[in-house]
Amino acid sequence: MTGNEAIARGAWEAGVQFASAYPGTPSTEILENMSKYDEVFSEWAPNEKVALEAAIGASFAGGRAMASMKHVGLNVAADPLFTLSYVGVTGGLMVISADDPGLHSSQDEQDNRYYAKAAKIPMLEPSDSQECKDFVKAAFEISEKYDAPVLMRMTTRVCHSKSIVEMGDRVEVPFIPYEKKMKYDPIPAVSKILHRHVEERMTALEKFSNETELNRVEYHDKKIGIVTAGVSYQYAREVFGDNASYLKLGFTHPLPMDKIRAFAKEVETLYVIEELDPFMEEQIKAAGIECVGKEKLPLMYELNPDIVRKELLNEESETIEINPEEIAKRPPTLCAGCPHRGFLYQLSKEKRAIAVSDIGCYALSGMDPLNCKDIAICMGGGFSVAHGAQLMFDKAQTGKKCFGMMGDSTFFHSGMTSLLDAIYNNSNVVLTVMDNRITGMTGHQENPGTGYNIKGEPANATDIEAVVKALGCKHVKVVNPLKLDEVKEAIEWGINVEGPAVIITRWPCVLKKLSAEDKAEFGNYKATNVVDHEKCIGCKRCIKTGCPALAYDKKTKKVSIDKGQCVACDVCAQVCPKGAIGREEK
Ligand SMILES: Cc1ncc(C[n+]2csc(CCOP(=O)(O)OP(=O)(O)O)c2C)c(N)n1
Ligand code: SF4
Ligand code: SF4
Repeated sequence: MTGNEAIARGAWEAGVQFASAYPGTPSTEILENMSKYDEVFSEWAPNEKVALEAAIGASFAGGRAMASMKHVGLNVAADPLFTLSYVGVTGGLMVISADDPGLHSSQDEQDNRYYAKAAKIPMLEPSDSQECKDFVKAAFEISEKYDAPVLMRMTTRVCHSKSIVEMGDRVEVPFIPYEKKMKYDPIPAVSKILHRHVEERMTALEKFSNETELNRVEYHDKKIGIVTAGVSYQYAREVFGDNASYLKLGFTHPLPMDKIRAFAKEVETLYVIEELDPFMEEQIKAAGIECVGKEKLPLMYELNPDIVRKELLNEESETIEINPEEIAKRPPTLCAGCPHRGFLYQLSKEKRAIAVSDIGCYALSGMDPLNCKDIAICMGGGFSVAHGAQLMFDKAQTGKKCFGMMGDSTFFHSGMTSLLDAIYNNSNVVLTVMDNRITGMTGHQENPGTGYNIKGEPANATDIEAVVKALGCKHVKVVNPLKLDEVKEAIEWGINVEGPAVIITRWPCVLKKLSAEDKAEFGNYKATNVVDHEKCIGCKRCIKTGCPALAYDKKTKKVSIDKGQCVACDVCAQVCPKGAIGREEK
């Protein structure tokens, strides 16, 4: 099982009743796997804050509950998390943060272990899939015993690596009957008392941390002792084998300082091996225990056995030489036939435009050949950042026009309030909702606009155009992004509108498994295009659309289309000055 599958399995076995999430790599498959278990209410939420809040409700009503998210998602959910730490739980509650050291698919590599410290809640860090499953069960017990939400901190390697897992049966945990309690209403006078409980809980949790087998000592050679957790334990084990002793931590907040001190006394040199920040090292040093960590190991990116070996043993692993010139550069790109391409292509031609992107597939447009996106910061920021920038551009009389760009999923996530900011403050921006009828970048999760839930059952579908109008936007246009003339006209229209204008591009993601409603509205992709080499003059204008199905042959000076990828979206055909691109005749 992958770590994510094991988390879902462990939660099912632990009698979880409710699981909510917003997708985000590397956490997405946790809920996708959870949804296969009929006993559990599994739901996609519009965003991580909502997911956690729904889980809090389920916990207060007496069921075991969980919310999972990627690391940046916990920033969104941080508000309820901190107060939840004071209020505590009824049914056990687990919050899963899947961090992404190495930024495989994220905009930053923040170290979310600090959330456990800042919110004063217990934290677990599994090292493999078996631990993922076992730690989930432990998490619910700890949560209920100590009246606290538990943070399960995962990383990409733990989420996605596979290892053997021993399965168990589901244990139905009876609902804890709801009783009205003072703690559920954390007004200041109540929270003052609750804060005292939090501090007392921390003392009790530290005692637990020192006693639990989740933090275990493995004595071998005692010249080197290693304190480690999560996937770093695997790397340390691979490099040092039995030539070192280990204090393998599974429960990493609060740290078992007595156990660490006792372990440190037994070994000659103490290393702390952890990815990203010196979370454990700083605390160990602050407790007066000598250790070596970030003096040698990097503060950035993922660790791996080679790095650990090189930095701590000064041994290089054998490598083969590769000539970088021989490796084709393959930056992430929009798929062939991506519905975002038409809009991005046209916007890239508009010299007055500053493209303020959100986080989604359209954010892949920053590099050549599209070279459209100028700015991006976080989910939901596409519209509000555009608004702030527009104010400055207008005041400085630059003549620039900000175009916010965000997808349907992002619009529901936090884009609606971002749009409201622009409407309320009568911004001069053009805001584009790039509605491809699915949450594309994370692998096609349903969202509140698609009309289906995580189990593929029909759900209420929210109409983006109606929402935009209901929020008070007076200028709204819906266009087919594959029709370049329509898009060009809409861009020009947006530039000339006084006040906020919204363009909605509506066409399904080319990889989407179309629903019956999609087929009725958009038809189905059935054709491919070809280039007539008699007509092609090798001007490469079509190549500027960035479609990976197009290839230019330097020898023949002609463009060809890869039939395996092309879906005949016709974007390239519309930019060809010679009409050389058309349907393949069958
Ligand atoms: C706060 C936060 N949560 C989740 C993610 C992960 N994420 C990146 S892109 C994306 C989906 C974007 O979907 P949509 O806006 O519909 O655009 P599409 O990819 O379909 O074009 C998600 C969920 C993130 N980057 N930040
Ligand atoms: S997954 Fe869909 S939205 Fe994303 S680049 Fe591919 S076609 Fe475009
Ligand atoms: S028609 Fe052109 S742009 Fe569209 S998928 Fe085919 S090659 Fe790509």
